[in-house]
Amino acid sequence: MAYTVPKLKEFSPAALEKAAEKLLSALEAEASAVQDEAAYKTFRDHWMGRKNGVLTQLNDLWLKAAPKDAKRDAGQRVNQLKGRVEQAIDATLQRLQGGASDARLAAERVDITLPGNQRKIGAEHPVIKTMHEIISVFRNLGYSVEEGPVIESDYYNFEALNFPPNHPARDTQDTLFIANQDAKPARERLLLRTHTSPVQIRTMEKLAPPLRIVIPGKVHRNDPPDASHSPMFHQIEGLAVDTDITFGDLKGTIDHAMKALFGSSVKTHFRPSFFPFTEPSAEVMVSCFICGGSGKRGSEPCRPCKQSGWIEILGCGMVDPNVFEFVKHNGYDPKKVSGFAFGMGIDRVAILKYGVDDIQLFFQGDVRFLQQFR
Ligand code: 2NL
Repeated sequence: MAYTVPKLKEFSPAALEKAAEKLLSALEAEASAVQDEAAYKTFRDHWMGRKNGVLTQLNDLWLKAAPKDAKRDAGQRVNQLKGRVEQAIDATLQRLQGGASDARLAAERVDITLPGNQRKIGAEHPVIKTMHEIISVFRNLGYSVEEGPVIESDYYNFEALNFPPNHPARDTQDTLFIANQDAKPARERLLLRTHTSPVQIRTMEKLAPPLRIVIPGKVHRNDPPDASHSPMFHQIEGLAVDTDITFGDLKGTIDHAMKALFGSSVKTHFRPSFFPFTEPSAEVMVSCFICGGSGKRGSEPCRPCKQSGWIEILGCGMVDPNVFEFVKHNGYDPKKVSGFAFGMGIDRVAILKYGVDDIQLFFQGDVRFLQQFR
């Protein structure tokens, strides 16, 4: 119940004192009941409102109504009460604002004794890690890195690489083609690149010799998945073109790279092979870095090299002049330049380096597998 100013029957100091006490206790009760801004405004207007507030009424009912001989006393009283009312209103406002900031501070308070949220840090995927290691070996020899599209045309993936028109790799048995392209001429048909070699052609179109590049990336083949095959895998290829590049340069470069990758004690062995885009071509065997070339681990047979003491790691050769013919217009005249090229499976290197027994594990995204490489 809001306080109302009574009319005074008498104006003796004792009567004024009693009336003032009642007013002050009402003031205190009303002030302490104020809990929000709306209530504060009502409270303030009730006591200080110009038209009909308590203070205005005190003027009319206690001061103006006082007989002459009580005017002085009544005036002092009313002034004193004005001061108390103003004080109470100020104090109430401060209490509200202080309370609001207390509440804010309480809400923002941080409990520094709570354990922190530990963000799990990922690890580089073993295939990507291996890729970076191989790249870094060739970067140190002055090679730069080039990349190109995973969706390629038949021209860049096969034709410019000297694949004959009816080579089995051009068949849907072996290669994943984009559907519904029968209306296009054969060389424009799109496919998922089966090796990174098309990027070598694209780079030779873009950059004149001399050239030293490596090309890492995803490649696809129409192979059913098993422990050693995946329809998607990773390859890295290298290409060096200059005047007077020889097979000796190829051997020295590959031997150095294998020692940098698998340890300085490995040996390399080149044996004749065939690729459509190199002539001559070779397969490179690296002495088994698991058993040291002995074929045995203690009394057990060495599995990675199948007891032979050698592991096949890459294919390479001297760039076939027929390949240079496709990029002759950019300075690759086979009468003036020669080059070597090589290619290896990154996933296979990772399998050997980390002793993984199933290529599928690389692509299943099982954190229990991946966590082992942190
Ligand atoms: C392998 C063999 C190889 C190449 C890739 C190449 C590229 C051009 C010209 C000549 Cl543009 N050669 N690349 C050469 C020999 C072998 O890869 O077994 N890869 C997994």
